[in-house]
Amino acid sequence: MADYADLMQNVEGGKKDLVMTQVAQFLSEGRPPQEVLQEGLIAAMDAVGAKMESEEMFIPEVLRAAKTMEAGLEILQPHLAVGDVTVSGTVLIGTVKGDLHDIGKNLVAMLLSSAGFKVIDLGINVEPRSFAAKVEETGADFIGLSALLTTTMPMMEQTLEALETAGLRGRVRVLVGGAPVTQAWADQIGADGYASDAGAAIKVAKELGAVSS
Ligand code: B1M
Repeated sequence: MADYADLMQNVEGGKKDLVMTQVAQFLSEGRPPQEVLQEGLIAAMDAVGAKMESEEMFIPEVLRAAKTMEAGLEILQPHLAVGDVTVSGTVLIGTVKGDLHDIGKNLVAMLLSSAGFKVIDLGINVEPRSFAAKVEETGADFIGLSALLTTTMPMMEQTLEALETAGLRGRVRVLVGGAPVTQAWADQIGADGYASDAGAAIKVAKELGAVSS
């Protein structure tokens, strides 16, 4: 059984170079990339979250840990590729207005892209009407909304309303996710799909299919 305690500690401590080396080393030892992701990098961010809550870690340290995790993700990315390379549809993805968390959203974007979707990443703090305007502009098949704060979850509903107002709701499938988001929330706001993690996001997007297909 792999021991990821050291990797987790280095993510928490913001030791970027060490984390990149360790991730590469785990991969060269033949450890499964998904295991390195879940038990190393994501577990480290969960530990950081707990320390943030108990005020053992503060924003600058959390940010440093987040950047370190992203450096580890870069090494993992080519190994996380899933499935075919056929374009399965265009996905507009973004973190909703008021929310600056993007690691999970980036991971979802990365895996969707490696699963054959064309991904247009709108970044963080995305206004509901910007999602709608981009659907109009790009003809996207899916919208992926990420929220990490309970206070920004209502922006998902507002984004759906903006699509409705623009007469675009019937043209796109809307997929929601992020730590506080649940299937019940997705049902309540009328989203088409919910995914608890990046792997599930691909499965759900493929199941939903493009509206036009
Ligand atoms: Co923030 N933060 N943060 N933070 N932060 C959380 C989310 C929190 C749970 C920490 C805590 O208190 N325990 C808490 C939220 C509480 C709540 O509302 N429920 C919190 C808070 C309170 C805040 C601030 C308000 C703190 C403050 O200022 N007082 C503030 C808000 C800023 C803002 O957004 N307006 C804030 C700021 C920050 C930083 C900027 C310092 C930094 C973000 C840096 C960045 O993202 N570039 C940060 C971080 C790093 C975290 C924690 C520690 C880690 C998040 C993370 O990256 N996880 C987080 C604690 C935690 O989550 N354990 C916390 C790893 C990532 C891979 O997982 O994002 O969950 P996650 O993504 C998963 C799934 O959720 C899912 O798939 C991903 C991978 O499998 N998923 C989707 C995500 N999006 C999806 C979309 C989909 C499908 C699945 O479809 C489209």
